[in-house]
Amino acid sequence: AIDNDWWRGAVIYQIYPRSYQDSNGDGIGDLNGIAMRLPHVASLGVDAIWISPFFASPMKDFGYDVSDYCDVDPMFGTLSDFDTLVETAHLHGIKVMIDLVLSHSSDQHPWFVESRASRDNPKADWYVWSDPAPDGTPPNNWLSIFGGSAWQWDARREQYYLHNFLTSQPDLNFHNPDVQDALLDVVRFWLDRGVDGFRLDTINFYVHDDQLRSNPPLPPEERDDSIAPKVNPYNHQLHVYSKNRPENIAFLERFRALLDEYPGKTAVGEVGDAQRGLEIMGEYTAGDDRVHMCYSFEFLSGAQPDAAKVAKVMADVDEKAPEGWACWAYSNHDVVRHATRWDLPPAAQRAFTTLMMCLRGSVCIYQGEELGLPEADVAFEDLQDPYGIEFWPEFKGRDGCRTPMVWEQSNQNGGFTDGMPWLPVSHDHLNRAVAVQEEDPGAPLHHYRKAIAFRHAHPALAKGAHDGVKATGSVVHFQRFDGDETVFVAINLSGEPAVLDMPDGAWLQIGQELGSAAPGADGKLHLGPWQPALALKH
Ligand code: ISL
Ligand code: CA
Repeated sequence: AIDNDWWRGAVIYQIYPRSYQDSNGDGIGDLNGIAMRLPHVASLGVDAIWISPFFASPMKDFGYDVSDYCDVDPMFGTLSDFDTLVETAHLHGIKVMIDLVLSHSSDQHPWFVESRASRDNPKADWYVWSDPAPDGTPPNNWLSIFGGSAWQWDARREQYYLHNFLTSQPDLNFHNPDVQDALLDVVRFWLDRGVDGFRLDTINFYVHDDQLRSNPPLPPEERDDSIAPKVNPYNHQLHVYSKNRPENIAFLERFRALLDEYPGKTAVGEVGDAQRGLEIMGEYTAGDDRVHMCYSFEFLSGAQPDAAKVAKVMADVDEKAPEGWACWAYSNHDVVRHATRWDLPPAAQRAFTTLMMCLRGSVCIYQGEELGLPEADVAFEDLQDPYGIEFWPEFKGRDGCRTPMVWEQSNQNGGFTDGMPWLPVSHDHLNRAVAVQEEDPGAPLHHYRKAIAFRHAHPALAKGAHDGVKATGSVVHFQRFDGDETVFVAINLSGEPAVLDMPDGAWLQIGQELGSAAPGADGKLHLGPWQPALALKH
């Protein structure tokens, strides 16, 4: 029987295909490389993989600029390699989620090539075109995430087109029903090929305000300058017109109706919005006719979360997305790896991993996270990411989290490739390679396996409700419930010891393999630095 609910509480392993495993010596990871490494993925015990884009692309944004949604880029392999990968993953009990970038295409996509050719061709209205303001400047104040105006002048049409990211990523016009139909055909194409779900890139950017009203400024007291590069004024606007439009919901409902024709499929929508992310999650995951989950940025930016921050995020989700289901991540292909971003000693890394596997919501872990990899140092001359090249040195871009996965220490390319890797393998990573950690029972790899297995052993943790989420000093604690099972979770998110009362009732200590503390003779929990306490009600 198909488990339609498998996504609820799932552990999803994100693979950045360029950097996972190269199978043919060209220095770039590929689909056959992923297939070779599935035993490693399976050994983690994850439920699914999410593969970052592998579609035909000029690679200006390394695949997030798609020129053919229904084909594999030759760099990554072929459609038949993809089919083999899905089949092999399924044999390992791993679901496959793919990353659809529907908000914008590449400027090399035939749709855009046609659209820009004239103002009256059949695809003239497939992208967002506008006449200039009377003084020739862009039609409004919308900004690109990657810097500057979101509008690019096109000399042939003598009009501007909208791009929320690179100029080579023109924004598709979701107000045009033909565009929606064409994108839903893409979704159907991959469902028919047997994928289990989708990570939907930038879903809150799909629809723009059709009156092209300028965004208002964000009130200064709401600004958080730690979030984006200071050189980017993007986060000083309130994005109520360029993105986050209520019209997005109608498209999500069409998408979901299609998805529901195929049992057991899921979708996690990426909602990048520093100011209103959780409210938008609430809208997009309400009911059961939009997306199943929203991918949250709460732990992807900003300072190391303390107990109070974790408790607040959980309370905010309950309040702002009461019907919703979050998908948490600490690291991904866009942000500084959390081991470095939060400057975590090994015990702290373990505490955050344990916490993640106890949170209500699904979780994504990013390749190399299971090895505790720090951010790699990438020299300016090796930089590949256009975002980093634009803002260096204030913002060094995203290459430091995209360097190749390390499999073996003995090989200078970490076993990633026999050729010249597209980004240098970090030498600091080699002594953390998979083969090294396999031999070391104290290594992060084993902690990830144990924490994932612990989550899977307790349905309350994976699928249950939560209650009483609180911070007491440095300890975040809560209970999780599913059917007859109640699990108590307390985690000391600090390098200092802490004391906490056990909740009322009879509890059985569990999670010893994760270092879980038992109550002392005084009935209280005496937690060491970064120590959890995990208990089952009986
Ligand atoms: O909007 C944001 C913050 O307010 C950003 O975090 C935004 O959500 C994020 O940059 C979107 O990233 C995704 O789409 C990009 C691509 O470059 C990234 O790799 C991808 O993860 C454009 O497709
Ligand atoms: Ca290759």
